[in-house]
Amino acid sequence: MSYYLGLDSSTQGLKAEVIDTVAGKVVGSFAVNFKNDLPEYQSPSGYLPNDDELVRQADPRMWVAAMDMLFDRMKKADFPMEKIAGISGSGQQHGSVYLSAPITDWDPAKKLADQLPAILSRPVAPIWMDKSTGLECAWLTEKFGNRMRTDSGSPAIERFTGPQIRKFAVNEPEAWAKTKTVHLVSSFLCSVLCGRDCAIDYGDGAGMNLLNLHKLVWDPEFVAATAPDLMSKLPPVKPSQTIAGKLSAYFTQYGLKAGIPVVVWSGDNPCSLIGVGGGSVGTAVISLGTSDTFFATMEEFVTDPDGCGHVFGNPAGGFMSLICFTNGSFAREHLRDELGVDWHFFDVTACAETKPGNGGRLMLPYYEAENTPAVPAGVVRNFDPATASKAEQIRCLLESQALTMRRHSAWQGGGIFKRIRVTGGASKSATFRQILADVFQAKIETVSIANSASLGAAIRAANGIEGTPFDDLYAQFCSAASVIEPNPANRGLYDSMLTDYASLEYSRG
Ligand code: XUL
Repeated sequence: MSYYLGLDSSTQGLKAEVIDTVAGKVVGSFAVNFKNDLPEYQSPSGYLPNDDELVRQADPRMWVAAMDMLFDRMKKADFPMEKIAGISGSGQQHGSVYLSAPITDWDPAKKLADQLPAILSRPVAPIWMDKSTGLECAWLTEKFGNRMRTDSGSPAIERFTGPQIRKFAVNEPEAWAKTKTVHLVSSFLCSVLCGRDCAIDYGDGAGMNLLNLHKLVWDPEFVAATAPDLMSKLPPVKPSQTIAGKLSAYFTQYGLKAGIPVVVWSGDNPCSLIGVGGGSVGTAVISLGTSDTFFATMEEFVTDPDGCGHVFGNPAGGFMSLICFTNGSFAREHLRDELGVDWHFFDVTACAETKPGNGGRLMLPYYEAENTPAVPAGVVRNFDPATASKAEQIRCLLESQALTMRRHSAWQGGGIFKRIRVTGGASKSATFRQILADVFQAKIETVSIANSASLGAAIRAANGIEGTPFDDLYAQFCSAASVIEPNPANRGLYDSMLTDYASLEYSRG
């Protein structure tokens, strides 16, 4: 028995990765896409249409319909379902599901999506893209000040679950009164698999503004202030290795064995940390997407005094950070279009034509409002772009993006990251990787993993059930595809540019 299934319920769809821990390889990858495969839920981007631009809500029936569809596809593809010895999963973080009754075993004669409405106290689930809880965040901040950040790991944030729960409880008190359980996407889908309500793990629980990360329990004051009777409606919170329950007999119709263990699900960022092999101290991960995210295993629990970074439980034990830089590929694409160059020029030629340090040119690349630091849109440069070549402007952006990541991750302890794993589209650029290596003075490694959250969930299942240490699983599934060493000659140069970068930020106010 060596197959472990990792599921990832993301904004766009549901993915599965199956690993074989004896052979040390991925033996199956499957996916359901909400836009193409479940058009009846009218959520091509993963959420329902809404007149209010700030509101982003999904139909939880879509998430369970995807589960039936995915298992059906696996079965129809003749995947040896009976070999799967355990399951875990990853969910988009912060989203919440509201139930009026306990989850009990499912009727195999009906689809999950047809059985779910009977136990929903709210037909929609707010997701992480929702920005409509400004009032609730202001209220929680007024009440708790810095304690919200220093004890829960993050200041009150619009997409976090606590403010979302408060908005629902205040605006729909009758439906709130009928609510018996509030689940995260992760704990909800874990419960669906087990046919009974399951716990929330420390990784995803930390994204709620409700968990006290010093004590690893729901914080009674945060909970009481968020909504009436909330404590009685929260599932228990447990370490990420916990076995949540056993697979419901409902899923035997797909060839799965009833009763196989299910490890508590976690959030997608905690699962990705594991899936790229970043769960040990000294390793950070930079995901270069539309937004760039920086996440890392933390040595100890500290929080970002600027309130931009978050702290979540690390599924491998201890804590992890997550920092989101809104102007990632968004800024790179913007500048590329502005200069009228192609990606080859951007990724290769520009850096070959210029030198590290680039004459001290720096920019704050805020083509859109930035999260880290939290400022409105507005690009600022310490030079006149008319005096710089296209190549110099490009190197300036890439060096500035690397410097802002170093500057705004330093609250975890400067210089602690000796190895950084990079993923996402822009990680293909060897020149950007060299800049990151030199700015951080760390090894930059790429990994050949596409679905890091579902792979991370499968690895978590193997660790939780077999007890195989994470390091052994990383060696099997997450080895580096390429390594770039830092150039020590550039250390001093970038240390001094970091100071200049900070001054430019201060000058902007
Ligand atoms: C993290 C966050 C997103 C979602 C995406 O705080 O909001 O990364 O987890 O699924």
